[in-house]
This record gives sequence, structure tokens and C-alpha cells, in this order.
Amino acid sequence: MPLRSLRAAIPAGVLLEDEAARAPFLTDHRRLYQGRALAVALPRSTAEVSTLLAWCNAQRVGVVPQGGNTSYCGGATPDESGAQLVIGLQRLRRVRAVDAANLSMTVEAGCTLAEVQQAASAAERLFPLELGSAGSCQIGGNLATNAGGLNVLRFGMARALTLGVEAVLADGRVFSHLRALRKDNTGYDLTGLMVGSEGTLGIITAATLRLWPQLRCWATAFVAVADVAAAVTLLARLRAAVGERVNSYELLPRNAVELALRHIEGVANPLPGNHDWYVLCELSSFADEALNSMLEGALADASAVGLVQDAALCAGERQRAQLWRLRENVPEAQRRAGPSLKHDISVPIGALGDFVAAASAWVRQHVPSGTLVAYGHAGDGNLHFNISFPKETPAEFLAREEPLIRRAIHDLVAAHGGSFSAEHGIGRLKVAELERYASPVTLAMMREVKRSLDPHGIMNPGKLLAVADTLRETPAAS
Ligand code: FAD
Ligand code: 2HG
Ligand code: ZN
Repeated sequence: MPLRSLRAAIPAGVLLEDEAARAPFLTDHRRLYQGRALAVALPRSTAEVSTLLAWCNAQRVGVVPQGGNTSYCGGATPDESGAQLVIGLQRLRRVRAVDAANLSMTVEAGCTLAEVQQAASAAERLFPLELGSAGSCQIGGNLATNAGGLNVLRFGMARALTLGVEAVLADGRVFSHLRALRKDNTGYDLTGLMVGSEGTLGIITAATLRLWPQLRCWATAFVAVADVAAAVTLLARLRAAVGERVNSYELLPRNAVELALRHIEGVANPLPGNHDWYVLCELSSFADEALNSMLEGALADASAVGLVQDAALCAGERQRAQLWRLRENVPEAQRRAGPSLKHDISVPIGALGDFVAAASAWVRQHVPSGTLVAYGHAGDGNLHFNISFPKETPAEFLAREEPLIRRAIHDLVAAHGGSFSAEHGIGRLKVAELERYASPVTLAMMREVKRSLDPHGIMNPGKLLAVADTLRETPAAS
């Protein structure tokens, strides 16, 4: 019945009719959830998104926005009811404008991150967001999750890269705020509110993004250090030596490097021997500078005081690409090695060493069948504190142990002043964690924002906030 009414309300060609083509929209990247849907809609314009949401709001039908479906927390997957409408944004794929002089561009939500980067580059500008999923994730999804990634140290997370958005609200109204301004103090930051809202406040249909001049040169090194504390001290020394040129600072334990070497073609470790920890560190500059010698000098100074065990400076673009391939494929290598439990945590960078020591000791003692693979964006205080298990580990074992492990790790994160979700968001997976760790006032404010923008709770029900807060009415009969 609702489907017939939906068909009548929208132009032909918006619904995806082929059942096989609908299947990928009903599960998430990690295969944690398998949902069902009333239908999958692929609108071609902001106006069509608006028509869809107005219908859903009137009919009290839950809406699940979906971008590239690469996120880790199940936020883009419909629930099991078969009553929700999935709205995929892939047909909104235009680059609307690039203003090279203003260092800004306006793109539609369904452009992949790689397409956005290429469009900026074609205008000799840089859009600095960089994730391993760049070829498949969409800029709308990046904004909706406030994505982080490999260049946050220098350029910030997605919110910091966003000047304005166009978004369709739950009732179909269009919030058209594609302002290409760096200074605009006119009330609440509604753009910032939409960024990171994970499809629970509206659907982002376009965004105006900040650009930079293109980078002119890089220097990349693979550095062996004794432990996490040494990596943190080394970063402070590098920043003191070369300032904001430190672009990326990724930490890899020995077992992450070994996983990548075993499972991924075309990667190599340029350092001989075995070391417990490695840092993939990159400097970049907007001017032609002698970055290699700056990095070499800073690493030699650090080596002289015992902070660096060994280091390899990349000889050229090929070796640089190989190292980044190694780093970006650690999640894929881990997936090929067997199941894993992921914890996307951050702590103030000064607490990183203590946190890793305490949490690793807990894992060693309580999870004997698991192997800790803690890697990631150490420069941002963000580690993927993942635990890998052998391929043959029964799913029931993981399901039984997971809550206990998650609780212990996230409690340690909280005790170190950190966050249980540094960059991947809340989705469906971490709703209970938000309830546990956010303060009552924070949660109340979030609920009030949600109620005021989505009074019928149709936007991505059960994601970010608990179901009771997001869908308070049963669907109206149509
Ligand atoms: P989806 O997965 O489709 O959706 C994510 C959430 O956003 C859902 O809640 C969905 O409802 C909502 N949403 C999607 N589009 C819209 C829209 N237009 N309007 C409103 N809501 C919307 N993430 C990082 O932060 N840092 C990393 O370094 C990183 N590396 C990754 C590496 C790999 C190999 C993979 C597979 C993933 C990685 N991710 C990383 C996770 C993921 O790529 C990001 O979260 C990305 O921003 C999700 O974009 P998406 O288009 O796939 O969104
Ligand atoms: C990365 O930094 C991603 O590579 C993925 O955020 C992290 O798989 C993970 O846990
Ligand atoms: Zn990451």
C-alpha cells in the first residue's frame, strides 16, 4: 500500500526496481547488518529528494540516506522491518562550480571523494580530505560522518573543510546555505550541525568546500621507534622543527606491517630488521622547499637523542605510493586475515602512550585468542585499536565476548579523557555507547535538536540516537 502511494507521489524512474540491484543497499560494508526496505530510491535532483522526504514525513516512513556505503557503523543500512525507504545519492553527481580565486568549490553529494579531489586538481587546487575509501565514499557521506582520515593533522576533519551545505530537511524544505564565505557570523552554525549528523537531521544534497593551493612537494619517511610514547615525542620534535608542514603522522605496529606484507600485493617495508613500532610521516609544502633535507635533519636530531631506531626517506614517488598503499590497506589486510573487533578511539595525544600500555595489558590478559592491531592517525591522538582473531573463530564466540571487550576498552578511553568514536561516527553500532558516555545534558541537547528538526523521527531512525528518540509514531496508514 505505502509503495503504491509512493509511486504516485514521485516521478518515474526514481525507484530502483531491480531486486538484485537493490541488494547492496540493504547491507553494510562490514556485513554487520542485513536490512530490508520498502524501496530504494535514487533521486536525480534536490527537488526529487525534497518530494521523497515530504512524502515520507506525511506517511511517517523512516528514511535511510546512503552515500558510498563504506562507513563502519551501520548508519546507512535500513533496519529489518522492511518499512524504511533507502535514498541513495549517487545520481547527484555534478560539480556545480569551482571558484579557484576564492579557493572554494560546490559539488553535489553523490560525487565520490576521488571525483571531488580530481575536480579540485583540474583547477590547480587541493581538496585535502584523504581516506582509503576515496574511490567509493561520497562527499555527502564524508560530510554526514564528519570524516577524518590521513591529512587531519594539517587540514582538519570534514567539518573544517566545509563552508556551506544544501540539505533537504525531514519535511521536504530545502536548507540552501551554499555560502562560499570564510567569515560569516550570522547566528548558529547550521552547516556545522548538518555535518556529522549522519543522516538524522536531513539529507545533504550539495556542499561548498574549502580548497587550498596545490601542494608543490612532499617528503615521506618510514621511521622505526621503540614505543608509542617515543612516536608522540618524535611528532612534537618534528613540529618544533618544521611546523605545520607535518601533514600526516600514521602509527603502525609491527603486526600491522606484517599483515599488509602478507595479504597485499605491491607493498614493501623499506627498513631492515624487526621493530615494534613504525611511523609513516609526511611533510608537505605549498612552496618549493628542501623538504627532504628538513625531514632528514629532524630525524637525525631525534636519532641522536635515541628517539629514532631507524628511518628510510622515500627516494621518489614510487616508494611513497608503495608506503601509502601499505598503510591504506591495513584494514583490508586485517579483513583478509580473519574477523576483528574495531575500536575507533582517540585520547589527548599526551595520553596516547599510557592508554596503549594500559589497554594492551588488558587485551593480553583477557583476550588470549586475539591479537591487538592498534594503528592509525597517531598525530590526531586517534588509533584503530582493533583486535584480530583467527579465521576459524566462531561468530558466537565473538558475539559473546565483544560487549565485555568493548566496555573495558571504552572505559579505559574515557578514563584517559578520550572518545569512543574518533572519526567513524555512531551509526547503529555505537548508539548504546553514546548513551553511556555522553553527559545527560549533551544527550538532552541532541534530542532537542533532533525533535525540532525532525518532529516525527523519520530521519535515519535508530541511528546516532536510540530508536525511542527517533521514531516515536507508528507509520500512518496510507
Ligand atoms: P555511507 O556509508 O553511505 O553513509 C554513512 C552515514 O552517512 C550514514 O549514516 C548515512 O545515512 C549518512 N549519509 C550518507 N550520505 C548522506 C547524505 N548525502 N546526506 C545525509 N546523510 C548521509 N573514515 C574516516 O573517517 N577516516 C578514514 O581514514 C577512513 N578510512 C577508510 C578506509 C576504508 C578502506 C574504508 C572502507 C572506510 C574508511 N572510512 C574512513 C570510513 C568511511 O569511508 C567514511 O565514514 C566515509 O565518510 C563514509 O562515506 P559514505 O559515502 O560511504 O557514507
Ligand atoms: C583507516 O584509518 C580507517 O584505515 C579504517 O579508518 C580503520 O578498519 C579500521 O578500523
Ligand atoms: Zn582511520
